[in-house]
Amino acid sequence: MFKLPDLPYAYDALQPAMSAETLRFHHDKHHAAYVKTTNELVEKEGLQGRSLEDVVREAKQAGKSKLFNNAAQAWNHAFFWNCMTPGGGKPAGDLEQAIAQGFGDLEQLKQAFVTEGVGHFASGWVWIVAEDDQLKVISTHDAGDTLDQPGVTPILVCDLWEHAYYVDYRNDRKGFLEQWFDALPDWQFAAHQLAAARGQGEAWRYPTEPERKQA
Ligand code: MN3
Repeated sequence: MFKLPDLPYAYDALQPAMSAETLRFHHDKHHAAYVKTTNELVEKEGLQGRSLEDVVREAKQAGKSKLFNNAAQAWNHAFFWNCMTPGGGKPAGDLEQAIAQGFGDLEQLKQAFVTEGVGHFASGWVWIVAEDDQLKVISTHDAGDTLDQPGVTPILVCDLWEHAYYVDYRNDRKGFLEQWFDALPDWQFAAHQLAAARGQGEAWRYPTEPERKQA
C-alpha cells in the first residue's frame, strides 16, 4: 500500500503564490485519488511490494495505461510537493554553476521554463532535468514523467494541469509559472537531485512503508 505523503509544509505556507485552497484540493483530493486508485490497481495486478518507481515503469512497459496514469501521477505529485518550499532562496554552488553553463543565468532558465510550460498544450508537467550532466527544460504530457528515460534525473517540476493554478490564476498559466518560479522552487532540493544525478547520494524516491501485518 502506498501512502499519501503529507505535505512538507502547512497548507498556507506557500501563499500568496499558491493558496491554501489550491493546496488542500490538489493534495487532499487530486493526489489522494491517484494514490487510492494506484493501490486498488496494484492489488488487482498482484504488484504489491514493488516500489512506486517500479510500478510506474512496469505499467508503462506493459501498456497498462490506467495503472501508469495513476501511479505516475501519484509519483509526480509527491515529487512536486518536495520541489516547493516557503521562500525557496536562490541556487548556489554546483547548481548555480550548472544553470550558468546550461542557460546563462537564473533569469534565462526562468524564461526557458515559463516558455516551455506556456507552450505545452493541455495537461502535463514542465521539468528541469539533468541529462549527460547538462540541465535541460522539458515537458511531458498528462501523467508523463522521466522514470522511463534512462540517464535523466528530474531536478524540479511544476504541475501544468489546470487544477494546479485555476483557483489562484484562472486561465493565466504564464502568470502562475512566473510567480511559481520566483517564489516557490526549493533550490536545496534541486541541488540534492543534481548531486544524485552526478553520483553523489540518492535521488528522491517515493516514500515506502513496511507493510503492517493484519492483527
Ligand atoms: Mn496536479
